[in-house]
Amino acid sequence: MGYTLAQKIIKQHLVSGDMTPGTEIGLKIDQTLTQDATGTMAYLQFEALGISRVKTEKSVAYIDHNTLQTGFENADDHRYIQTVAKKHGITFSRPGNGICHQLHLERFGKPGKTLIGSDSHTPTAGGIGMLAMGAGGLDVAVAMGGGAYYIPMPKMVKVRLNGRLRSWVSAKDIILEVLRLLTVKGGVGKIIEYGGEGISGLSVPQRATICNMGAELGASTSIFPSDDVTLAFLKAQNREADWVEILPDGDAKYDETIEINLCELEPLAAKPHMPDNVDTVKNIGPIKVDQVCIGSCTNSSLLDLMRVATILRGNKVHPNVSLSIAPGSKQVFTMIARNGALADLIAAGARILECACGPCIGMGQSPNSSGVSLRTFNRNFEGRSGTADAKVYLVSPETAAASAITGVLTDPRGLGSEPDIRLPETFLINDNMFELPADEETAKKLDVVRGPNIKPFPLNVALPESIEAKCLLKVGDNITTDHIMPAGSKILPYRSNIPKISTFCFVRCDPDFPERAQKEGKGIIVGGANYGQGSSREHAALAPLYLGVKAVVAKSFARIHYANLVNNGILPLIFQNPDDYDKIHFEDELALPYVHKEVEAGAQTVTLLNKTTGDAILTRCDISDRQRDMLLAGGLINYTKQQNA
Ligand code: MIC
Ligand code: SF4
Repeated sequence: MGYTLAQKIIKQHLVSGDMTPGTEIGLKIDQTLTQDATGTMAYLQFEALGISRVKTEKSVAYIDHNTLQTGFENADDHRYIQTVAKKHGITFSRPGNGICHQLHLERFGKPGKTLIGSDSHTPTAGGIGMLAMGAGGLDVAVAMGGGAYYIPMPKMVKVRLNGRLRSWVSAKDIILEVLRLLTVKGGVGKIIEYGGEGISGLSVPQRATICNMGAELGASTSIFPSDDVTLAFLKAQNREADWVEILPDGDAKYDETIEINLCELEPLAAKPHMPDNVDTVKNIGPIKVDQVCIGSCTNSSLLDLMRVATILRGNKVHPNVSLSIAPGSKQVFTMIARNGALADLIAAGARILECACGPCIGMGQSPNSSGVSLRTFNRNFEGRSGTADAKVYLVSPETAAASAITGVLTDPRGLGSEPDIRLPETFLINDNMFELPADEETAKKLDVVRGPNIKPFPLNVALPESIEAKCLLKVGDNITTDHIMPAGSKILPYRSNIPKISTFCFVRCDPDFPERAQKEGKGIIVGGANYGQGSSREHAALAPLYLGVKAVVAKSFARIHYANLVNNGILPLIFQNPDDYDKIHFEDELALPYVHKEVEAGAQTVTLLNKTTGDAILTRCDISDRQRDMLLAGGLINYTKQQNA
């Protein structure tokens, strides 16, 4: 039997496991990336592992999330990452150079290699045929140290793209259609492989848009074959030597196949407040728009901005709309500056932001209260924009640009004939905002600079015989890591300061949570289905750990967050009978009387007693033997130290 594309790369990198879906596999990791918001923790954890040089082929530390610098905190974080990178063999991407995923695609991603990144949109590099996955900071730290990355072996889904996109319909509409079909839970435990005749018409940046937003499906990753289109892109980046052809075998077996006829697609939008709440722009109708934001790691490539510029050329941004545009990288920014497209954007009245995540993570440009914001981004979770009652719609750059002119949600197909914009044969290459690490000898003498915002991270203790704690919080389905550990300009500066950032934990669900948890000293959280979806931020485990959370009991979990909980020694318990969710109420006295023994035995049954109601509830923890030992030790760092001792 033949192999799928992803199976081929997995097979080449397999260090443990046998590729049976659902069982744990260990993968050798070729490249890692971090961004600043998760990077500070990842590097503190890397330092705690006591390894002097990274063992990967390439590790890059990007600065793109916190660039507002409203106080000293961000700048201190940047300096810490810059110095820790220089010392330990990591390439540093300076603030202003661009968004990690866009840059990694342009300059470092390689077909057939493995990449993990402390950011959930790391699968963007799947657009170039790389097996790229989002992970917690600790997993990235371990991979930098040469350790394997462990995941449950995913199932394989083929999405066959047939035909060609019609005018004004774009890659963003393809992934919105996949989200409509599969929902935000539909990709959990799966790798999505794209194929079919339709892919030949999609350039690498378009493929990257699709892989990027595969994160919103909860998928382990998404990937395109490495073909002639990939070769052309790498050639244009002067990286032809990095190309290898990788295609699935003709007789590869997929667990599921989905067909999409590109010629039937129309412009789509994800309505507030979930990326899978998708409808056609036509059906939603001409709602009044207050803000349009173009950019983010989903849609900020040269092609995207060229199309936007062509739409805006000679037009004027509607007086009721604030239009902001953030190019994805310095390369994109320089090229639109040189070819005149930037002048068209400015002339039309766009507000040009620096090459960074910016409004996507609530770092500036919050919409007016109850405002409608159209964004080319990948997430529209409630409150993420920084305005609690804003309504965010996710759209293509074409729909965004058309709407910026009219002031209402507008189907770009009304714009007339579509301009034919092609990628240039060579991109403008200037890597002067990447800093290479020091050589090993020089590195020994270098100091790492730690400002006052760099605080040690909390360490768990070994799992006790039993746990008694209150239900500190009960939440519903699809709780995102943005609910657990919100971002935004007032909170993001404290990513390297767990005591401080913990005071914001869960405040969007319950403003009293941090204080109550701290007073109580310990607690258990109860959640619904798909708990912890969204970002890879380990802070959604570290802050609860700091506040004394011992376990989260939920109907199901998102993959990266589940691993982050285990890595930090917090028990992720799954209700054996989802209806038992109703048997626990806020502030009930709970107990896990036999937890140590049960985890030792593999955690297939973990008994939870509700002492308030007298109910005995059966839960389980889906873990490998390695994860079992980690939970017993109180997390990955303790476990690694034990192993080394
Ligand atoms: C996001 O898009 O939510 C982020 C901010 O990029 C996160 C990482 C983080 O919280 O730092 C992600 O997607 O992993
Ligand atoms: Fe940055 Fe937004 Fe992409 Fe996250 S989703 S990496 S915040 S641009």
